[in-house]
Amino acid sequence: MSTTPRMLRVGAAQLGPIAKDEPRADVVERLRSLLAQAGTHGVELVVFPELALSTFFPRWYTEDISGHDHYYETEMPSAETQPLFDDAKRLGIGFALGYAELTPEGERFNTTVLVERDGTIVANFRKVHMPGHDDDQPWRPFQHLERRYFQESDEGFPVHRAFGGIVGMATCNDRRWPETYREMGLQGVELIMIGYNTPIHYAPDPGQNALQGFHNHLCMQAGAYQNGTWVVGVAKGGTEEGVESLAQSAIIAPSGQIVAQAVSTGDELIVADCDLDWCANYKDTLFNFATYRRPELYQRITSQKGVIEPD
Ligand code: ING
Repeated sequence: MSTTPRMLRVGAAQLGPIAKDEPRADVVERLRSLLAQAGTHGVELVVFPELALSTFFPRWYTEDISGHDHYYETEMPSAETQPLFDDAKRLGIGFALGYAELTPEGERFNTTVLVERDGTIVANFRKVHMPGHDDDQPWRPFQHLERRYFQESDEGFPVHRAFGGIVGMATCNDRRWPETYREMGLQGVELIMIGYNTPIHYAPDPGQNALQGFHNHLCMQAGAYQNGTWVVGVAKGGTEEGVESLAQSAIIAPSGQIVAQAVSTGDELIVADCDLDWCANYKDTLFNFATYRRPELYQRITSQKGVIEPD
């Protein structure tokens, strides 16, 4: 039984708006500044948002999707992002960075790279749940064309031994689905990193607009509690190219409590000491899956006949 708690000092590096023509190098300078600030606080892991290198370009329709190719990265690190990797290695800080990935085969993913404190790449995660639409919908004040510009990953939610524990990643809409957390919970995850770009206005049901902040924290707090894991949710927020986007980045404990939360809608670092051993307080008791979870029953319910069919 280890006596020294496995404390990991984590920083959520929230970003304010990124303009559509903001040079990649200028954005990287903002990331480097947040990373340097994290270094002054002894942070060991910095989590950046989804698509942290560019404006949220899926808000615009292009007939030829290669019209957005300049928003994608064809290598990571690239010449523009190498300075961030160099800073991180020099400071001994690991980080998660969301970006648009264009593979040599022409595949397009909404990707997050995870880099350890020694500069080695731990993993690349590709977003699984792709929201929005893939056709031109000019009736909307702005569009949400992720399904046009990104493929859904079929790689699932792997976890990784890094940063002294078991860590995993998800991206934006992934955080709204309970399966995201449970898939990693069943693998013993202790800290989940989630970047997001969430417009306040939800065109299919504007009644949800006022609840965006509530829903954001609701799903991450529930995911943390029900799987005994830390969750780090990091926004690109503020009004970006005229679209008001949710900020409210948060670091959430295995209890479901928010232990740190951003107070601005701009570039802001929030920091928390995450005791990874706290996870056992839930994994070994209330949510001891081996003792209390009933997968053989759940599958029977969803597979048996006679379940009430929806209208
Ligand atoms: N963005 C949004 C998200 O899931 C969205 C899409 C917005 C869904 C508002 C529901 C309501 O947070 C991304 N990038 O997935």
